[in-house]
Amino acid sequence: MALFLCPQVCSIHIVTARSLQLQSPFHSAAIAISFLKHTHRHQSLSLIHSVYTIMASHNYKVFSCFNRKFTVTEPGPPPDVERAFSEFAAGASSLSGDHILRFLAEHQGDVDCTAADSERMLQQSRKEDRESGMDLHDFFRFLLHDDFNSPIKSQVHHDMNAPLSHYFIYTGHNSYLTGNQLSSDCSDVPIIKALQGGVRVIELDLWPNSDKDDIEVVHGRTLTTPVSLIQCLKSIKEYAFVKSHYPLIITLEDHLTPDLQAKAAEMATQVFGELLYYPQTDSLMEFPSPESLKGRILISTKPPKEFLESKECDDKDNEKESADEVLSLPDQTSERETDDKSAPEYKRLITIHAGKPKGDIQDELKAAGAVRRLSLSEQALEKASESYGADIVRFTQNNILRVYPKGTRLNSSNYKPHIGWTYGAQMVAFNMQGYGKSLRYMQGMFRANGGCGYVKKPEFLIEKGPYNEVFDPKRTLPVKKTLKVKVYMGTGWSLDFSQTDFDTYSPPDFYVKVCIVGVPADMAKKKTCVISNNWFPVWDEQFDFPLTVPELALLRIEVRENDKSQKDDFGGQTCLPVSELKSGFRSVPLYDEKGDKLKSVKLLMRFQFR
Ligand SMILES: [Ca+2]
Ligand SMILES: [Ca+2]
Ligand SMILES: [Ca+2]
Repeated sequence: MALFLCPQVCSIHIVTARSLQLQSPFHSAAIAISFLKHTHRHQSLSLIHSVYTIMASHNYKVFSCFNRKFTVTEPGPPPDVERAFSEFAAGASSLSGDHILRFLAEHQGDVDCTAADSERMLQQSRKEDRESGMDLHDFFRFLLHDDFNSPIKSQVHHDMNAPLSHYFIYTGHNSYLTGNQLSSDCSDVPIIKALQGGVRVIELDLWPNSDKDDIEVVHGRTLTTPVSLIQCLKSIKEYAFVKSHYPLIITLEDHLTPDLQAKAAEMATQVFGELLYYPQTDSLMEFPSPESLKGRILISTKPPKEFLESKECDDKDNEKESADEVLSLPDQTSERETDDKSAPEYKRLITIHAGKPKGDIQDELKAAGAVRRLSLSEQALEKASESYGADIVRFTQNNILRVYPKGTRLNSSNYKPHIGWTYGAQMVAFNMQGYGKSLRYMQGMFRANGGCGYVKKPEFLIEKGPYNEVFDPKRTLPVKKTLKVKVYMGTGWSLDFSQTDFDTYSPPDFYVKVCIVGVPADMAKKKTCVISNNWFPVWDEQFDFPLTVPELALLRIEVRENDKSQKDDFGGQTCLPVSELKSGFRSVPLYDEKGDKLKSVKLLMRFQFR
């Protein structure tokens, strides 16, 4: 039996893998704890401890406290589901494989389903002892199954043969930081977590160690504690392709001397070996495709010489990424010798040449020739887009634009990613260790295309009109489609939460927020009514969202629990790319605040496009 104390919420769970059985002495203890949880925290912690110690000594078998013990009534199928059942069963009392196939094609829009698919779904959804088809309750259970009936496509289905510049790429900022930008630890753990989540661009800041003979990954001129470069490279190699086979890009912010650059090049070559891709030519006229780079690791940074040249300009730039202006420490790199001793081994490994704008940003955007990457802070992009929006979109058709959080986001917060995506920016770099709505939009966008970390940009961001005109995110366009979203009901909280997690003395009061995030004209916020005191809320409400740019729209869904005297409790969330939504009845799994999937909580919804 394990005992966990969680100080933030002052809640306690006792877990054993063995039994769900509740015995009456435990039940009394549970009630005692539930009472203590809501009395004064400091006194109650020690009391709760004692109660659990007594319980542990009696060896009660319990699982996640008492959450199976509530009196609950699960609702039956909503009227729309009953109607669809009658329609497709055509008078019969159950659905056959053929009926299901017709339902999938005509109601759900799953035109690619085969008879074998519908037969398999039938076998797995009906009760074991039933010979015949799927009855209404099997059908309802089948619709709630998010493996069979997920809201978005789960496979890679975009064309992966276009140049890298034609994709939005899942991009991390300062990927090695565990917490804030000033004093948190640097580690390979957040890098591993990001790779497991499908992130395809990892950023490392490279600095000399105090003896100037080795390389550390650290947020320069801050109090963050470093991690060695070699450890980061080894972990990247191990986890690079666990979630996606498409190329992994490492962006380096390099503050090294030429001899340490040579050392970094040697480390990368040794650790990655054959996985490391670099072009044979000095400068690419077009980036290769994700398909051609499957399983390869690419490096993107400023070529050494340009780094030195741009140093002076950088120091005037008050939006640079290092937090040096905050701590005002001396700039070590400016003491470096400036004659060109740049390490050729290092320069050779750079596939995506990077730079920050050196002078006039418009000249930088218009410069023709070899393809490259430009980095702008969120504020610099917003400012540039006021005057040079069309130039930015044209730039991102062939080149790569990276947007990074402004320097004042010391708590590792993020910004609204659409400011980058609507201008075609491929790398909208985010602090993946953070929280917040913006990060959920980012996670939502990259659920698209099978979660592989590359999402093909919509055609209008790639093509030019007959007069060289390009997409203008500031212009309001006519409505292209209307998305109809119906929220039927929710289930699973009674399994994933304890009885008192939402309200102490009564069942929860859930409602659902349904929002569109996208271009300004498409932004919308709706919510259902509150269903009071019910673990299985039924809302049965529909919302219409007229969309001018559905290709860039995200559907944000959040369940909250209504409270009169305090902030409403959080009950699960998800964010889904509208372009990937499947029509018909769908089971929508929800995630916790950090983006980890809740085990059982899901909504039954319907999506339609008109
Ligand atoms: Ca509550
Ligand atoms: Ca309540
Ligand atoms: Ca409440």
